[in-house]
Amino acid sequence: MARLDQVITNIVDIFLEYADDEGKKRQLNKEELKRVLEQEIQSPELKEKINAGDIEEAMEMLDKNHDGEVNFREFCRCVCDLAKCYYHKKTGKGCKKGKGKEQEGEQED
Ligand SMILES: [Ca+2]
Ligand SMILES: [Ca+2]
Repeated sequence: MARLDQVITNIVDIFLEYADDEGKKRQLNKEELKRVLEQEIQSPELKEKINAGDIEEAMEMLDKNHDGEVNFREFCRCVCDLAKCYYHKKTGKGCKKGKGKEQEGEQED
């Protein structure tokens, strides 16, 4: 498989694997969200962006329609935000944390 093929199928497969685990199918509840963040994100800079240790905050950040669960659309947004975060790190612009309330315009090295 080409790299983007892998990325796309991975996003879908990972979401379904965790979302269908318990509770509602195709929705991540807090426990499922915690698991997916803990197990599928290892890079420290991405971990610091979405903190599985404070699952209330992570859920609040991701649950855009406020139904208490993370659906596929919300999950995609999360992955996309993390990609942007990594992009900004890589291009030297720093990473806006959480809702961007702090370290706006922070420059690294
Ligand atoms: Ca579920
Ligand atoms: Ca939701």
